[in-house]
Amino acid sequence: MSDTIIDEVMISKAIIQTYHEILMDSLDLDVAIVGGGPAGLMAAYYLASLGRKTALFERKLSIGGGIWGGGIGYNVVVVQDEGRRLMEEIGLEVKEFAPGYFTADSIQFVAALIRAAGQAGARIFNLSTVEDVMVKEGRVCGVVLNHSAIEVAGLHVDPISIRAKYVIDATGHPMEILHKVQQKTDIPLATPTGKLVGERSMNAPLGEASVPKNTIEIAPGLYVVGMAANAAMGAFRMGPIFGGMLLSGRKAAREINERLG
Ligand code: 48H
Repeated sequence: MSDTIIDEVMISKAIIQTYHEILMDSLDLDVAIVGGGPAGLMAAYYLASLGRKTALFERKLSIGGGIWGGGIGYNVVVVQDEGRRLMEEIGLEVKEFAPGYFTADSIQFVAALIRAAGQAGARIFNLSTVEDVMVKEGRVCGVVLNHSAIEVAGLHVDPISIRAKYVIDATGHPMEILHKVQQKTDIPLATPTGKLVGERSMNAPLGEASVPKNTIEIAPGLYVVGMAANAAMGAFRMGPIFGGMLLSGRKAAREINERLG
């Protein structure tokens, strides 16, 4: 035991000051990612690795989105060969189940993604709900953030704003950010109809193949990744196979990095 006398207020100061320093330094970003599932976390890992100032905002207490429960709560995920390579890149143990099918522990998968993104320099904020976007001259240029506890309690408390050169909607099936843009702006979306089309039923091969293809700058300044990308375009769901989500996050990160110059 050290000789330091534990002081309760010093513990409070350590938390408040450290958090505020990180938050203050995150008010002007290269990229704001909304949603901490596989696609958002992979985008955060790649963007931070490429030296981009990146923050990820997740509504829930736990980061990881739909990874935790694998399929029907059995905590195993499946990937194909390309996904396996990305998993191994972040230090995850992957096992071959059958030719072309690989499995990993879903809990370790979440841990590996969070660690990779954090160590690369991405800031990860949990309990942070993005309730709106900031739009100027037809371009999405930031996110509007509230504390999730305020949202859950339904309190009338105003949010704060964070500027970002690019925003990524990684909110999964509900595509929350795209809905805000559709409801509140005149910006047409780069979908077949100019509007959100909506997700189609299960077709794993087509669904998986289309996730990276549907990962695009869907409105100026706004990328869509992961399940939200398929839902926006009217593409199929694919069930608990996660390679497409990882490839989607990496694709968006690489494209944004190029566009930032
Ligand atoms: C802050 C928010 C907000 C908000 C939502 O659902 P996710 O895991 O998303 P993806 O696209 O990375 O992965 C999809 C995958 O998990 C999945 O569902 C698959 C493969 N389904 C196939 C099938 O057939 O069903 O993560 C999204 C995250 C969640 O953690 C939300 O809490 C969070 O985004 N989120 N965070 N502000 N407004 N909206």
